[in-house]
Amino acid sequence: MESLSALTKGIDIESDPKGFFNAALQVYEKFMEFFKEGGQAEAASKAQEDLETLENTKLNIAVTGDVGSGKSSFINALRGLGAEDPGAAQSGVIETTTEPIAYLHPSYPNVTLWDLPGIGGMGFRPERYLQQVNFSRYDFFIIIASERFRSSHADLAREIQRMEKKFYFVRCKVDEDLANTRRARPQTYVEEDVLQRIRENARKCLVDQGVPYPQVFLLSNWEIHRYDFLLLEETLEKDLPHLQRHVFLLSLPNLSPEIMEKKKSALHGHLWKIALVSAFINILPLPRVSLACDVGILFVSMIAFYKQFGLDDGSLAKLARQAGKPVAELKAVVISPQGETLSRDVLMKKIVQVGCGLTRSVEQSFDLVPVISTLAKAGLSFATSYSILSNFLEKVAEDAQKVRKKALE
Ligand SMILES: Nc1nc2c(ncn2[C@@H]2O[C@H](COP(=O)(O)OP(=O)(O)OP(=O)(O)O)[C@@H](O)[C@H]2O)c(=O)[nH]1
Ligand SMILES: [Mg+2]
Repeated sequence: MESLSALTKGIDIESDPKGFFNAALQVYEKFMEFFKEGGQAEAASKAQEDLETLENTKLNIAVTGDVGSGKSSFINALRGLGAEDPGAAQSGVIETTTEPIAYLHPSYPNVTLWDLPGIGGMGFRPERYLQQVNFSRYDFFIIIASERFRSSHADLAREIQRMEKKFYFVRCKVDEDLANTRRARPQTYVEEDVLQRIRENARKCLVDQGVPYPQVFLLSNWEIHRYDFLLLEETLEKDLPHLQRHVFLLSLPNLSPEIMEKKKSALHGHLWKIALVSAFINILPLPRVSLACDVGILFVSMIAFYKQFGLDDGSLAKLARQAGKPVAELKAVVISPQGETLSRDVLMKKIVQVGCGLTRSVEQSFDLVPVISTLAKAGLSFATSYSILSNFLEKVAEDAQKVRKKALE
């Protein structure tokens, strides 16, 4: 069923209605083929279970490291917040974090970033520190340094490993290193060479202090999308179990076109489950084929796409503030239905339009007048929901790319 996304990707009902209905028809055919031996009710209930599990999947990320290294700023960057935004983790030049503080993700309360107290100092004991911060509740640790890697980083890493948890080294504030080097050696300055030297030096320090094969990522919290962020994201994606990977990816702000593309693909992979649940929830009591989708489920999913791509009013207002632009300027590039134009009534009309169109296509293609079997009704509902969701997701993802571009202008 995952392969369905290849059929509908990029086909728009407004600009290419013929292509859209052809794709929807193929979705219908795949559905009928897939369930010709039955089993659709079981598949729908399994899909519902999967969606619920996903909704309840939690991710707890511990951010630790030196005092003042940029832990709180990193947490804010991952939550898409600036230091002055409401709900941002406190950051600044004086020591601010003295006990673990949980920061729930603004759109994904299941993703919690934990701001841990700074490490190091005289008599730092990693074992006691990890007990104090309650290490078992975290899925992985990010150890942040902003200058040199020291023995306390290595001690902590080894202790985390002993506790059978994962850690990643992040070297923050590379913007400062680059600016300093440029100022000191303007004639010979080459950005990539400087970055490579910092990376190698950090790895060597850690290896010398007994951490084999350390992975080091260079970042700046002021430009979180640059330097090694994508590499860090890919590494986490590879290491995390499937569901947590999905949740982590969707929780990321729209940091780069690549991340947005990944979000879209991840969501596409789940559309068939939503469409299946939607098609089956009301299939029997509703008399009209084209109305047999559950509007509520589709509506809730569409609103969620909006949030996941940062197009809801709150996210747009925040982005406008950070970009120093009026929110209307960002909203002007959004073409997918938003606010009042995305209502249940509008969605219902869309379902009727697509459902009726599809029913006609099926009747013409298969000479079934009228389509009567329960399986065929479910297939029509499924193809209708799937095509609407897929079309909407494409538009939302496209809009999010445009909004990001506009904000960066
Ligand atoms: N240039 C630059 N400055 C940064 C970066 N990240 C954080 N800072 C600054 O570094 C200082 C400390 O940042 P915080 O995020 O408060 O660091 P912290 O590790 O949470 O500090 P404590 O909670 O006190 O241990 C602040 O003045 C930040 O503005 C960065 O990537 N680049
Ligand atoms: Mg802090």
